[in-house]
Amino acid sequence: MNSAEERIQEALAAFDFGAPVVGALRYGQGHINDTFVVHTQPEDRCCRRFILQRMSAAAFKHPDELMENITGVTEYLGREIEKHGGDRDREAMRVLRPRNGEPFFTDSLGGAWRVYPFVERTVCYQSAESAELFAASGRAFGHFQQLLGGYPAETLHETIPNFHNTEDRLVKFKAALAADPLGRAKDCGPEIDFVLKREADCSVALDAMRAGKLPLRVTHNDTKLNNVLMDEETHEGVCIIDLDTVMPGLVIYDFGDSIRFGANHSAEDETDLSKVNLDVDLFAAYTAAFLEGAGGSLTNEEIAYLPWGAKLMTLECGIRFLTDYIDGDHYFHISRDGQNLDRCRTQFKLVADMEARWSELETIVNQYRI
Ligand code: ADP
Ligand code: GN1
Ligand code: MG
Repeated sequence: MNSAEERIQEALAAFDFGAPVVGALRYGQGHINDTFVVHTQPEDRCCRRFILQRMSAAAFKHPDELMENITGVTEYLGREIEKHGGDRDREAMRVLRPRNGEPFFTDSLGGAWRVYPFVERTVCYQSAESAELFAASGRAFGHFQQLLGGYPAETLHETIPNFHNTEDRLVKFKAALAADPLGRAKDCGPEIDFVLKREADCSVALDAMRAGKLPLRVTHNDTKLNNVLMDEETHEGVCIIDLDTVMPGLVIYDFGDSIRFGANHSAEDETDLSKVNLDVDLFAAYTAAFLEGAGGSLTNEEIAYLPWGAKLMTLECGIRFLTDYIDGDHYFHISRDGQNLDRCRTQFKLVADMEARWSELETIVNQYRI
């Protein structure tokens, strides 16, 4: 894929921002899309900002379906938020259509671009600086899940097929390993063994779903702390962003992915693994807040499987980083060699911590069963 910078002028010209554009800069720390903040200068007021994104062609094969999901979900959320007396423009994203009226713009090389108004007076955190902050993100994700409870799930496209199908992730990992296009498998023997020893784990959530123990709901599926914008003064969650993967899924995926990313004090690509440790107090704070946000809508069975959500999302993400490393880093953006292998190692360290402290995690979630 060409660099987004090559086509950004074309993309900027395709949208009517309501005022002259004064600049566009790379923005944020997402691993998937090319994200820019656009500054505009209206005559009568201070700068107005927008988020301009080129959607990842590696991740999303059908941007039209993706944007149909996002338009549907943001409009539905907007109506729900208004119904409950909330501030629609701050609490739900809005899609700004290009001049041609389509939901996104396709550049001359096929890149797909979209624009959202920037949600101001918010902060996007990359790590949980306190238990209160992490809990606030949990309340926001739990509430998001509840707000979408009535969304017609059958109308959603599967933007990435088998996204959290851990069995399928394992199959793809084995295929990458067999192909080993760059001869990198020899650098990651312990990580490969780590996965192969946990093959049976990859089926636990899917088996529970197939047995009717865990229901499909509309879920976010990418509940990292940096996918919720927090109010800069109150530090409560304001707006859930990154809706690319809103699809039918299991609630334990949303819980688990937040724990994976947030219930520790290190960066996802930390190279000193002694700094990478599961923080069980953060796990407890998030559990209480997520369940509060979800408004009592989880079944006992779903609550019982929450520790599995945490372990599986962490194991699966590690498998995905390792697969991409072996494949040649085509999916997750990297800024240095070996970064995806480092990311894989932090995930596996966290999985090992979860296994070592399993009974503590079970005790915490059991407090919430009726
Ligand atoms: P990716 O899929 O690459 O993670 P995101 O949609 O999460 O892309 O956007 C990347 C970053 O851009 C976010 O982590 C956040 O910092 C910022 N961002 C995205 N949308 C908005 C918005 N509407 N208002 C303010 N910041 C945003
Ligand atoms: C990606 O888009 P972003 O950076 O919020 C990825 C997630 C991974 C995460 C790991 C669409 O999230 O699934 O868990 O990186 N998103 C997609 O940090 O693949
Ligand atoms: Mg993101």
